[in-house]
Amino acid sequence: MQAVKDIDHYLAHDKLPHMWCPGCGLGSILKQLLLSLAELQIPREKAVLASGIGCSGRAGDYVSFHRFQGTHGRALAFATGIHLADPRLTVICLMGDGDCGAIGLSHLIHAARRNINITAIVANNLNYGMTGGQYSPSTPEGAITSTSRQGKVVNALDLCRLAADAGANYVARSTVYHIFEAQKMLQAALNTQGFALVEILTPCPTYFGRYNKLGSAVDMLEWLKKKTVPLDLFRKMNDEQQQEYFWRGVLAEQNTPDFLTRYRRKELVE
Ligand SMILES: Cc1ncc(C[n+]2csc(CCOP(=O)(O)OP(=O)(O)O)c2C)c(N)n1
Ligand code: SF4
Repeated sequence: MQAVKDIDHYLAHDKLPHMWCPGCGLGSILKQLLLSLAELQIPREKAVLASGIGCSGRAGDYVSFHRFQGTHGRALAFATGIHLADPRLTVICLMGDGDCGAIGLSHLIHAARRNINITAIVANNLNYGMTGGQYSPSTPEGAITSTSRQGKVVNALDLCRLAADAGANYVARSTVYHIFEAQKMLQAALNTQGFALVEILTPCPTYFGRYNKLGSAVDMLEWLKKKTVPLDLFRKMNDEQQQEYFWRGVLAEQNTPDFLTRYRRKELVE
């Protein structure tokens, strides 16, 4: 188990303190990612963090290794380019649920379909944090946001199911409350040869929490604990019960050859 001192060299100390609100879960996600890099002994010169625009996108500011912040929704497209330019790099792509599930959705489908060797992380705070708490595709039905004052009328898009159906080699979901589980998933994702997606539900007390009267940041962590159930239990629930919960666990784990492996085989044949 890695300690905080082991991630010191991955941090851009001159950029701290960070910009995230008190109680925001994004710092915990970044910490678990850095602990995972340390655990797997991935050196700084081999790691790249690509991110988009949003509170989550700012994570790149706080790392001392290679990072690329692209335009909103295009983080996976940039990450794909970085991976193809130098496949020796460990490419990590950190996105918000808006970034990945709305404007960038087609990139997710195609990255998973190609099984491109990238570790994608969706920090799902259930809304658009940076722009004032508008609903995103993964906001639950009925939730209050700045653009759904009477409750969101459309059901939530499950990005994990989408990525698994599209062909990703590894897909898992956890929460900032279950942070050690999340870290194990991040390590499994980093060890995956092919496309890996880890969705981490994370508190945004400033907008989602406030609009939905979920209390303090600590109350929001309790809420995440209560609102999530292991995948096997979720599968036994009826439709109505499933509407009330998020599943957590590993949805897909397989060893289909990744994009570059298949591409190189084809090159040898032709
Ligand atoms: C092309 C484009 N459209 C819209 C925006 C405005 N914008 C910036 S961040 C953002 C949403 C952020 O939400 P999310 O991706 O969920 O990240 P979070 O801030 O919640 O971490 C939007 C719509 C933009 N910067 N660029
Ligand atoms: S607005 Fe929400 S997601 Fe953004 S930093 Fe604040 S708490 Fe975090």
